[in-house]
Amino acid sequence: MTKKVAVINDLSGLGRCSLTAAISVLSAMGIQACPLPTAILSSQTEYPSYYCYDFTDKMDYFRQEWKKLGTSFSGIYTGYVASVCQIEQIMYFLDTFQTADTFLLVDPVMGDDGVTYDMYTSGLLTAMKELVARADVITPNLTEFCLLTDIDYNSLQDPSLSIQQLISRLKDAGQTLTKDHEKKVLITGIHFTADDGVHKIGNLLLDGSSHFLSAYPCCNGSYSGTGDLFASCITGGLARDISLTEMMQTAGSFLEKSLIDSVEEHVPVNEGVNFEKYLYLLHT
Ligand code: PXL
Repeated sequence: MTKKVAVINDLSGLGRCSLTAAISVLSAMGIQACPLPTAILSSQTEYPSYYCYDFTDKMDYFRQEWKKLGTSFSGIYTGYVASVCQIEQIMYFLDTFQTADTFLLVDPVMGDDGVTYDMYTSGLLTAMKELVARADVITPNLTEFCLLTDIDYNSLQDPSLSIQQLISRLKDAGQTLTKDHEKKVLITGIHFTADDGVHKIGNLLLDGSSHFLSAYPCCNGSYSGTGDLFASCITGGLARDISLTEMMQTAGSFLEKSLIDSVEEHVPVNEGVNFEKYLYLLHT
C-alpha cells in the first residue's frame, strides 16, 4: 500500500521550495504526500516583495479532521515555520499522530549562508530546539546547525580549516543534539575545498558515534529550495526504508544535475533549480 507522509510546510507560488518541492519529490518516490499548509505565499520570502496569508489558525482543523477520519501516517515531515505559534500547532499535531511507527523528520529552516530569514527570532529558535528534540532525523544546513548548537557560524568559515578539522568540530558540537536520543543529524550545504583543489559542497551525516560525508563539485550561488528538495528526498527514503547513506547519494546526484542545468540556463537563484526533469532519478 502507498505510504502516507504528512507534510507540514508552506505553499509558495514562486521559488520551487517547501510544499512544491516536497509533493513533487515524494510523489516521484511513490509516497503519498498529505499537505498541511502553514502559510500561503505568492513567492518565498527572499523575493523583493511577496504576499503571505498566515494559515496558523486553520492548522488545527486539519489535525481534528484527520483524527476524526482515523488517519495514520508512516512519517511526518516539517519544514519552514513562520512563527512560534506554528511550532505549537505542530506539537499538538505530533501529540495526535506521532507514534512508535511514525518517523519524524524536522528540517529546521531558519536561515542560510550565515544569515537568518525574515521570520527568525530568538523565541523561534527556542521553540525549534523543542521541535528538533522530538525528531528522528533533522536536516539543518550549516547556518541552522550553528543556531541549534549555539556555535558561531563565522568560526567555521576559516579557509585554513581542512574538511577533516571541520568535521571534527561539527561532531563535537553535534553531541548535544544526538546524545539523549538516537537522532540522526544530516548537515547540508557544507562548502569546502577538497585535497585536489576542487570546490565541493557536501552533506554530512552524524549519528552520535560515526559520520558519513557525501560531496559533489559545486557551482556558486545559493538556490532557493535546494534544502527542501534534499530533505524531501531523505523523507521519501525513510518512508521507503532506504538507508540514509544511500539516499544522501541519490539526493546528491539529483540536486547536482538540477543545479548544473540551472546554472547553464542562468536561472535566477530565487526561482529555485530546474529539478522537474530529473525527478526520474528518484524513481528507484
Ligand atoms: O526554502 C526555504 C523556505 C521555505 N519557505 C519560505 C521561504 C524559504 C526560504 O526563504 O521563504 C516561505
